[in-house]
Amino acid sequence: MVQDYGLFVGGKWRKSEGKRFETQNPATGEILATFPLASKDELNGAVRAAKDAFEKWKKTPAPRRGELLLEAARIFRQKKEDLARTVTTEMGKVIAEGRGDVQEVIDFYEYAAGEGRRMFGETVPSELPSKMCMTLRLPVGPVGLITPWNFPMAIPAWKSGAALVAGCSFVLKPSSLTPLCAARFVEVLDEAGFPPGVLNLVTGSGSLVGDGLVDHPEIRAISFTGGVDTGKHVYESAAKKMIKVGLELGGKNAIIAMDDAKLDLLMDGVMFGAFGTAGQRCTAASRLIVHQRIYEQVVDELVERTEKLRIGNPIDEKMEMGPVASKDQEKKVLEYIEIGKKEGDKLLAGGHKLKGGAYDKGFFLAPTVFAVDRKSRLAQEEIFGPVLSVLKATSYEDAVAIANSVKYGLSSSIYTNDLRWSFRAMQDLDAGITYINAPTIGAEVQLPFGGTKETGPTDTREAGTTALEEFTYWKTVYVDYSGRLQKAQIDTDKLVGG
Ligand code: TXE
Repeated sequence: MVQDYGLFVGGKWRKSEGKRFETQNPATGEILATFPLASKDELNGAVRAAKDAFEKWKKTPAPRRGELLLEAARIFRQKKEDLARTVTTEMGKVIAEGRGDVQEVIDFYEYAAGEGRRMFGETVPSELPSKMCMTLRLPVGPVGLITPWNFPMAIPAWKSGAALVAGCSFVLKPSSLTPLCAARFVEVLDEAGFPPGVLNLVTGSGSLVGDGLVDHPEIRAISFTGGVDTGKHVYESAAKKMIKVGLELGGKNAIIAMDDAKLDLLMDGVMFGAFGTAGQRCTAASRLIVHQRIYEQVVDELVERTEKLRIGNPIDEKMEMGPVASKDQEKKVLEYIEIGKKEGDKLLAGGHKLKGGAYDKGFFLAPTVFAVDRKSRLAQEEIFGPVLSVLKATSYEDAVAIANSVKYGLSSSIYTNDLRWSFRAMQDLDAGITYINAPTIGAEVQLPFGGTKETGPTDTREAGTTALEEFTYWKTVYVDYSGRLQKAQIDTDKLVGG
């Protein structure tokens, strides 16, 4: 039965009388659920609920907030298989990756729970006697979380876990391709016992709900993951309000294969990096830069492996790649394939929609490999689909120059057994993440995640010890217990305490 969801506001599911939209399985076309296209008033109601709840939530001791995160992690673990099937059914990633999505939720909630007992400030010596100085981390206020469809549970978890433990309440606006994952995510948080209004879910259009959230005067920070054009727009609007904004806007990530790379290891990494989640990861390896000495060998092996990939309904354990997430995604990827052909890039494998039988019901594309010129659009632009562009490099320096020649800077990778190249690459690759002898994907939650250049501003990083930055500000406190007026920078002769 197709369930009609409401909006989750102030601790309750609320009916919405306005228009609705459907969410569907991209492998079968089956309609999974319907959701409200929320109105401005409904959004305002959610922000009000978040604002009211914030006043108490910020006073809840941080370790107690952490305990609720831990309880949520326990329930996520209990429901892992069921939730993973929702991820796969609604988004289209293969079931092993669906489980990975939910595992990332568990990992991050467990990790963030611990922040409740850390959240360290500093004590700093004063230049004056009988005076003490320290810093505290305080929550910024109610925040807006705007999330994409490619990690429909993990990305809401990264953002909400950090916000909640920091003491912020939030309104989550998920992608309209994966509202069911967001609803099921919120159901678990509700079951864990977070107070009403601390978490709110509002579905609807980016232009109304997304923009409305960013512009709302009570929203004090925005954490956004999505496309670069939308991200720039969000950044501009947030700047007008002078609020914090975390942006993660994708990449054009490269794997560099040096001539001393271990070939089997390289090929396993390339296949997973390029075609995992059908290439729809912000960290996906969409470029492979190969040293000229091993170029022919790598290309032959790559084509052979690509043509053998098993593609089909991602709920089937045997499948290695599922459909792309939507009709729009399919159209965009097919357009890029045409651009490649027109620009004279050499198609080596795939390059078309898969047809016949069950393929006709979903958005299935053949995994595609092009040999491209370094200036071509396939070498420069984010495609966000199962298309890998292969480039030839003459040396380490040339490979790094190609890798750095794009406008994005999220993830990067080098396969080599030479320590010199490994250590140089850690610093030479202009990206927020560098992998040595592993593909560009596979972030772990206890490390910072984010990029350079148009991937997003470098002042915030999700996850890791930096996760709290997006949702807290530093308060500086001076305690003067001298009993008299003391003047910093002026009373320069006060050397003795008392
Ligand atoms: O992204 P959007 P889409 C890239 C990828 C993909 C492309 C488009 O190249 O093909 O973006 O995907 C909300 N104000 N990435 O259309 O539109 C929207 O409702 C505020 C890379 O899904 O950026 C959704 O919740 N919010 C990326 C979220 O923004 C607005 C992952 C992302 O949607 C808004 C996904 C507005 N004006 C796509 N308009 C990554 N970094 O991994 C839309 N939204």
